[in-house]
Order: sequence, then structure tokens, then C-alpha cells
Amino acid sequence: MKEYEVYSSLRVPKNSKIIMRLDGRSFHSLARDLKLVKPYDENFYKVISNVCRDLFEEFSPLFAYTFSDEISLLFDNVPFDGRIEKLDSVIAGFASSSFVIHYDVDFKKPPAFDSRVIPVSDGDILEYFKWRQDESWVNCVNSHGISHLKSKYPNNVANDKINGMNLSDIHELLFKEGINLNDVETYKKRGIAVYRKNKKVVGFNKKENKEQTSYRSYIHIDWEIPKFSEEFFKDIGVLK
Ligand SMILES: Nc1nc2c(ncn2[C@@H]2O[C@H](COP(=O)(O)OP(=O)(O)O)[C@@H](O)[C@H]2O)c(=O)[nH]1
Ligand SMILES: [Mg+2]
Repeated sequence: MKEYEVYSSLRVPKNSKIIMRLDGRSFHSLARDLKLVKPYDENFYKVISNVCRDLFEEFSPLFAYTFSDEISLLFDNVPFDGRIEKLDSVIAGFASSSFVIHYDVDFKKPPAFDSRVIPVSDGDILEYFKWRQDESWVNCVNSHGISHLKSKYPNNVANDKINGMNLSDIHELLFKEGINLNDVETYKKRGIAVYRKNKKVVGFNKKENKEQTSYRSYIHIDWEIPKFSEEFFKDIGVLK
């Protein structure tokens, strides 16, 4: 029967880096069930960033980025020998379990993440993360816009209004009402990144009777990221 498992040998291209993107399944309903704060629920963001930390500890990606209900993971050493079925199923399953562990509430339904594998070359990495960060900004403008409109109009009127507006219309409307999106917290505009940083550790070498400096890496959850640039990715060691 083993020959029926026709997808099990599907692998990512050899020596290719990959990005995996996970997305919460029907998190619109989950947000309603859990009564998440609109437009941004800080606790939800804490949970998702802890999921990223767990993924980092378990699968050692080079970099992770999250906003809303999605997580992107960049790998150079691809786990599971690059087997697609393993990558998609184990990593999405692990993220879903981690989400439940960190949330610690009574869910109406078991939460799940979907997952996809995207082979990338070094030249694609910056473009990919800029694309997702642009989407984070779109999400920030739209979600603040709809929340504001719903506070003034019935839901259907608010939805109709927002559908006829582009990003700068929404930005302007909010500005007129005293909400300047440029002033909202960085993570709402730009998302959250997770990567390794080095910290200096000064110890004492008893044998040689002198201080000794070494560096230890740790996982850093960055809530204050800049707009993605080549410089940023070089600084954190993701691009050469
Ligand atoms: N209230 C609230 N909802 C959020 C937050 N972050 C994500 N969501 C919800 O998650 C959804 C994610 O979008 P999408 O993946 O397209 O929708 P899905 O198919 O229902 O998962 C959004 O539409 C929101 O409903 C948050 O901070 N607060
Ligand atoms: Mg989703």
C-alpha cells in the first residue's frame, strides 16, 4: 500500500531557502467568539508572538514575521529534509497547539492554521517581507476605518461606506476625526518580527584569572520594527 502515498516524496528544491506562511483558519469567527478587542487586540498579538517564539525554538528558522492572524517563517536549513507534507502538516499543527496553550481560554471550536511552502532565492526575501508588511499597513488602515465607521453608523452602512473608499480616503477621514494613524503603536502598523540577537556575556576565567567576553544568542521579539529594508535584514544577519 505504501505506493499509494504518492505525495510523500514531494520535496522543496534542493539548496533553496523557503518561506512558510501560516494563516489562522476562520479567525474572523474566532475573533467574534473570543470577543477580541477591535481593531487591535494586544493580548491576541502577544499570543501570536509567543507562537512565533515556540516555532523558533522548535524549528530554528532564520526569521519570523507576523501580523493579524498570519505568520511567515524564513528557513535556510529546511526541516524534515524538505518534505512538503511533513512541513505543512507538522508546522501548522504545532502552531495551532501552541496557540491553544498560550491562549488558555475555552474555545468554541479547535483553532487551526493552514500552511503553504514558498521556495525563494535570496533576491526574493526583501520583496516578500515588504509585500507582507505593506499588507499589514493596509490591514491597519482598513481595520481602524471600519471600527470607526461602525461606532457611528449601523454595520451595513459602515460596510458600504468603507467599500467605496481607498486607503488615503480612510486615512483622511480618520485624521479629520482626530485619529492620526501615524501615531498608533508600531506593531499595529508594521507587524512584529522574531529573530536571533547576540548578547554580550562577561564571565571570569578562573584558570587564566581574567575577565572573558563571549556572545550568546537569544530569540528577540521585536515590537518596534522599522519599515523593512535591505539594511534591516543585513543588520540582523538575514541577508549578506
Ligand atoms: N477583533 C480582532 N480581530 C482580529 C485581530 N487580528 C485578526 N483578527 C481577525 O482575523 C481575521 C484575519 O483575516 P483573514 O485571515 O482574512 O480571515 P479568516 O479567513 O476569517 O481567518 C480578520 O478579519 C479579523 O477578523 C485583532 O487584533 N482583533
Ligand atoms: Mg485567517
